[in-house]
Amino acid sequence: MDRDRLLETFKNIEVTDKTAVELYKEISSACMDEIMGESGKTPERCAYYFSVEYLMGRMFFNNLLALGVLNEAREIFARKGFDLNAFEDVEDAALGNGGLGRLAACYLDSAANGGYPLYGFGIRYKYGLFRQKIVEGEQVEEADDWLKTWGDPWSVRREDENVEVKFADMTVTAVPYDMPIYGKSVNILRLFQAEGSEEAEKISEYLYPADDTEEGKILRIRQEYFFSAAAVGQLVKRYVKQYGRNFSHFPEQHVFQLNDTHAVFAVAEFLRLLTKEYRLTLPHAVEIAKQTFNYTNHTILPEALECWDSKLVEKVLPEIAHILTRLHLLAKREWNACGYPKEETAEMSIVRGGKFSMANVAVYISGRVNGVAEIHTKILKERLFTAAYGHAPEKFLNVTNGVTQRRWLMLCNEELANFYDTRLGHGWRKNLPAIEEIACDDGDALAAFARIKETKKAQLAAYIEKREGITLLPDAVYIAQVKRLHEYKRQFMTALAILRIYFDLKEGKLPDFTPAVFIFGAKAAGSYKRAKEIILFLNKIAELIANDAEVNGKLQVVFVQNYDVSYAEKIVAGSDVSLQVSTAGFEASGTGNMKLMMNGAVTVGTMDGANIEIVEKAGKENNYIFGATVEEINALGGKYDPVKFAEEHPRIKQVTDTLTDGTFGDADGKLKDLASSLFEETYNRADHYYVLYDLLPLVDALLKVDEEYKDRTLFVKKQLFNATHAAFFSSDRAIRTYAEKIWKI
Ligand code: 26Q
Repeated sequence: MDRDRLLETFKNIEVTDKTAVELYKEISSACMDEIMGESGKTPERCAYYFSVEYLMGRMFFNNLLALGVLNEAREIFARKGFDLNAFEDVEDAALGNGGLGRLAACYLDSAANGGYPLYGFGIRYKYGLFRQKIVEGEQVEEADDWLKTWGDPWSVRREDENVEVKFADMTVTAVPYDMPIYGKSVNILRLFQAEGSEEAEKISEYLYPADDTEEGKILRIRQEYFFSAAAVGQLVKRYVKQYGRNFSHFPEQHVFQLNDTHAVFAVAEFLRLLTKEYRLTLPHAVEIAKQTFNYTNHTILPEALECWDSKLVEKVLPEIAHILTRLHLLAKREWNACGYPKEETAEMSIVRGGKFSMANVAVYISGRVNGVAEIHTKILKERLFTAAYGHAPEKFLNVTNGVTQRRWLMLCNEELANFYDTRLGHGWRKNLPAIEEIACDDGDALAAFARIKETKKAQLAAYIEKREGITLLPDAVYIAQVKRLHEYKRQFMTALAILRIYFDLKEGKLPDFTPAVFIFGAKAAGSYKRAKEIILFLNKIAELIANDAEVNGKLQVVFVQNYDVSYAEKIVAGSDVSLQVSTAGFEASGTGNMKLMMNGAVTVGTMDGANIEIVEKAGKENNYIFGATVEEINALGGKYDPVKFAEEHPRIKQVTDTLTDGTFGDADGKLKDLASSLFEETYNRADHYYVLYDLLPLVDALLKVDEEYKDRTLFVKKQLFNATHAAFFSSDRAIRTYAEKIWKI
């Protein structure tokens, strides 16, 4: 890469009479020329990441930072009278909905920066995750036409590499769009776009189309097969060109990583190709597959474990259904030959109750199966895949998630990055653990860090003012809960805790309360009714408090609209406190917790997911752990009765009563449904996620934060300790682990 040449090109770009969009395309394309000039031949052995989601966010600033020209570019264009911040209006590439998709993006970034050959495969959705507006407290979804205004200058259409993907009723062309990922090596994210008939093009139209109808389910199956088959087809074809039909070298050159089960059809397609096109026996093809595939699990929620009706798969993909059925029988024979008990083979079965268990396919075929935090991996071994673990313990390992410090520190918190530069030199930029050298009791460092936090809070406040038209309370502690909206993440519990604090304030029980601002950001899946009700409830509370002169100088709730990667960059840098309050055992890892920690937020959290490892690194004394542990929840068994529990705790009953007593009007029974979720057996038990059980401990933790925040030196020390002990949560570490322990690249 010729930096000087690129800067020269920037200097020669004429600014006058050009729109921001034109300039965006011109500058981006100059960068792309440099980047593409670097992308060389693919190495002998590569890892391939299969994911239905990639939450890349904005590529512009990230790529300029990677090219080492961000600051100069800002200056060059500023001198011409153009502020690069205009590109903060560029649409995010939101081809994903949460942690799993953002993890994929962080991993691509870290692999390129570490010089590991990791190539991503996925779908180029025409519309990304919906854009969210809040109207009268409720979520309204709009199509995310992300390509419309700014286009996609960071991808190259590669028609020369088109692949045909065959379904029972049609053939679809998979057109690759290659997005280079720039670092020590230049890797590629290849997203396939479906082209052909109108029906064919629907395949890459929407991310997670509603699957409550048969038609919706078929579309999902098509999507998953579409990109998996395109990727596998391409790689196998390229291999055969070089080696012919001797597949014994295939696993030496390829290692496949399945990002959850959404690409498990890649296994079936691989077996189909090897047996049908290249005439290997199934056992032989399975042997090759076993040396090639690996699987990362990201959730233990039963409703998120994919099972496809075998009849449905047969209808759309008869050969794939046939192969999966043969695989099922082959696995069964193998297990029977080993003399495994019936209950265990039933648990591990590929076909179960007329459905294909995609997780069981993945576990059976994968050389390595990993969870994404210590506690999660333990649960995989002991609860989810008990039998498989019992028979092949060596298959299972943990790789705790990580996030890229390039986006989540250097880009979003330049001030903190400069702080490290000043005190440590630039070495930490290539070696994050160096930030542990900062002395957290040094008065100068603490004062400097405190100023940075104030700056980032002011920037966040200004941004929220601009986007939401809401002025944040001055001199307040900023407490953020930003993540997908889900019952297990318990935004609902935080809402009830805020109401509890509201009543305490009204009753004069908290005379010394420091002003607190709660910032929520979350999207609810379109079909997830209860999640939408929780958004409504949060907004009702925000309104109640804002309109109450007795408390609105002390307490504030803001639900920001359209929370996305770019919004996250502002919120993680500008928050004091990170809320990570999932029911113990349910959050596989969490990665927002890491981003906030890296920027010096303290965690108010349960002993769940990566929170456990966070407090292990940053100290329990520097964070606020509360609530039931997995063991305590298990020990409760059937003994927990939320109705009785609320009766026994008037401080709980007072807040839950607001859901039904008209405090917030009727809201069409939506809040009543939330009350039902607590007190009636709407899933298999009342209060499935122990919201009431952990509510008062959460209130206590929040009040403790509020109290300790008053001693600013002490609090800032805790924050700095968290920031400087976040290196373990870098995706550079995670990728190194994958590369060494799984991929051998
Ligand atoms: C499954 C079946 C049918 C329809 C949809 C799905 C589905 C879709 C998306 C299931 C799961 C997802 C996404 C899961 C996800 O984002 N999981 C998060 O992954 C992060 C990265 O490992 C973890 O940090 C989070 O704890 C986990 O929730």
